[in-house]
Amino acid sequence: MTRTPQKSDKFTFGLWTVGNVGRDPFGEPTRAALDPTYSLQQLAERGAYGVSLHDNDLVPQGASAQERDRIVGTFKRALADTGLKVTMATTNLFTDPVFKDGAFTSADARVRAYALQKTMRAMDLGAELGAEVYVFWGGREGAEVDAGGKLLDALGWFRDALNFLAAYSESQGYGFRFALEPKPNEPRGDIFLPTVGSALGFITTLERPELFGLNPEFAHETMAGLSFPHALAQALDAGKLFHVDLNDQKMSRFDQDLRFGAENLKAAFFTVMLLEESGYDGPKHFDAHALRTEDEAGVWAFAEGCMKTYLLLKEKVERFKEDPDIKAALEAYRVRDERLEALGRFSPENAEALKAEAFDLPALRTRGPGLERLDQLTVELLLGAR
Ligand code: GLO
Ligand code: NI
Ligand code: NI
Ligand code: NI
Repeated sequence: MTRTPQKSDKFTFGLWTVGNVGRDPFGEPTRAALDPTYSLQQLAERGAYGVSLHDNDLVPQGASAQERDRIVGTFKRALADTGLKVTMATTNLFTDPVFKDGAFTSADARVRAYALQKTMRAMDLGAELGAEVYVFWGGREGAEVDAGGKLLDALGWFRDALNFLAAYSESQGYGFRFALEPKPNEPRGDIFLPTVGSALGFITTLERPELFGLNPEFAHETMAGLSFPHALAQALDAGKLFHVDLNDQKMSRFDQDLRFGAENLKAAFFTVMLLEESGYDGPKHFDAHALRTEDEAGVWAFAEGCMKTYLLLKEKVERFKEDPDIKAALEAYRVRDERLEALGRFSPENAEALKAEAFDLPALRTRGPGLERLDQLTVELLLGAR
C-alpha cells in the first residue's frame, strides 16, 4: 500500500482551507491570500483529486458579470491543466454583514430572498464547474438571544428555502445531491440543526428528502461533546453520508479546524475505518487549515499531513483486520447464538418462545467482554508496536 496520495484516494480540499489567511477574532491575517489557480497547482502536485469552493472563494462579492466570466474561465483552464475536479460547491452565506441575523432564517424577508438569489447563482457556478454535491452549512442560521420569538418560524423558513433550492436544481437539470452540515455553535451562539441527528430528523420533513443527506464534520460533533465516529455511523446507517468534512478538534473549545488526526488519533482511526469499510465512495474532504502560526510552507505541510495521516490510518485499518490477536479478541467479543438470534425475528411463536426462555443471568452479569485488552491491542497497533 502506498503512502503517497493518488487521485484514486479522492482527497479533496476546500479552496478556503489552504487559502486560510490565519485571521481570528483577536488577530489580523498572518498569511497572504493564495490565488485559487496556484492552490490548484500545489494540490495537484501533492496528489489531491479535487477541490470544493464557496462562490466567493473564486468570484469576489460584487464582481461584474464580465469579471465573473473571466475568473471562471481562468479557473476552468487551471482545472483542465491540473486534472483536478470540483467535487462540491457551496454558498458563502456568512461573511457579508447582510447575513448577521441569518440567511434562510433571517426574520427579514428581504434577506431571505437575497439568500435564495445568491444561492441560485452559486449553484449555477457549481454546476458549471461540474460539482455533484452541494453543501448547506448554515453558519449564521441561529441566534444569540431568542427574544425575537422566531424559533418555529426559522425552521419553517429553512425548510421553504431548501425545498425551493432543490426544485431549482431539478428544474435546471443540475442533478445536485444536497448535504446539510450541522454545527452546534460558532459563529452564532446557537446554530439551528446543531448535530447530525438533528439534521437527519429535519430531512424527513422536506419535500424531496431523497435529494438531501449529510456533510458531517469531525470538529463540529466534537465541539458539541459528541463522538464523530458515532455520528458518522448514524449518517451511514441512514444512507445519508453524501459528503464528509475531515479535520480535528479538542472537545469544548472554539472551532479549531486542526489537521486531520492532529488531536484524537483513535477517533480518526475509527473514522477512517468507517469510511473505508462502509463503501462510502465520495470525496475524502479536508475542511481545516494550517495553524495561524504558519507561513506558506506550513500550509502545504498541513495539506500533506492530512492526506498522509489518512493513508497511514488506512494501513492500520488493514492491519487491525489481519492481526490474529485482535481477530481473536473481536471474535470473543461478539457472542453468537443462532437459535436466540432467530427468535429475534418477530412471529407470535417466536415471541412466546422468547417469553418462556430461561437465561443464565449470573453468567451474563459476570462475564467480561474483553474490551480492555482489545482496546489496548488497538492502541499498540496505532503506536506501531504490532
Ligand atoms: C465551518 C464550516 C465551513 C463549511 C463550509 C462549506 O465551521 O465547517 O467551513 O464546511 O462553509 O460548506
Ligand atoms: Ni467547520
Ligand atoms: Ni465544514
Ligand atoms: Ni471551521
